[in-house]
Amino acid sequence: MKCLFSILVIIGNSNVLLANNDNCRENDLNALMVRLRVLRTEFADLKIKHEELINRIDLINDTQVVLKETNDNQETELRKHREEINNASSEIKLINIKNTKQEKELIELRKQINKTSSDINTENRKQDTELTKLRTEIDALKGGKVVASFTVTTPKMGATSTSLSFTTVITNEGNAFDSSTGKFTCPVSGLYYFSIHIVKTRSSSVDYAGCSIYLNGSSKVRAYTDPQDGTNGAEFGSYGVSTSVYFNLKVGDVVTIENCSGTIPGAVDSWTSFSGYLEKQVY
Ligand SMILES: [Ca+2]
Repeated sequence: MKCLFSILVIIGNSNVLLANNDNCRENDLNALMVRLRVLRTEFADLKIKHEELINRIDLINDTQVVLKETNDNQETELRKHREEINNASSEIKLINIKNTKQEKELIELRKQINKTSSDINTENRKQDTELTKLRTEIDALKGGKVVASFTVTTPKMGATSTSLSFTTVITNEGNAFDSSTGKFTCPVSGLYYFSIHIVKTRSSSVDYAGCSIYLNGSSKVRAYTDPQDGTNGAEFGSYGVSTSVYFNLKVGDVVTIENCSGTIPGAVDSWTSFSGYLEKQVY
């Protein structure tokens, strides 16, 4: 460039100009050659860098391909997992629905069980009451709890002037018979059996003997004997006579031996006896 400027400035001297031109051309050529070599070197460097870039681009492309495959695989796995999660969610929903239904059924079953248990308890209590009543009745029939049976003998006049009392008590289960007054007082309602056996005293002064079984002051049956084995109307021999009766009694009814004939107790022997018992209780 300096040579070209010189040419323009020193335009009047042709020899100098030619010489200058030759020198300039050579210098320029050398400079150009130098410049060319630099450019070649730079070009070679650029080419190397270009190849390196190409290689890097190829590597990046390869990496991208690998990454894309990996990404695709991961997306496939992800879709698979999402499907599995969706399926699991659907199953969980179905299980929840089923559980809710089963819980309702369970509650209903528990209600039924509780009701059944309550019914059973009520029925059990009812049956227990019935059983207790039946046991009471059975005990009564067996004579286990309610007992009213007695046999007394050796008569004497009682506290009252009319009822016969006894001094010997053989049995008096339940203590319904009062030996001091000669009164049997009904303890429970039911069917009762009574009997009396009269034995006339062996004496010529005793003409006859007899007594009646009374219910609440009213004569019901009578045992009586009036033998005729003597000439004077009074019999020496000893004679026995009996009678019996069933009474349906209520609680508090009174049974006595009354209206005895002859001189009491002289007319009846000590073997005279009176018995009674509860045959069947009535509820
Ligand atoms: Ca007589």
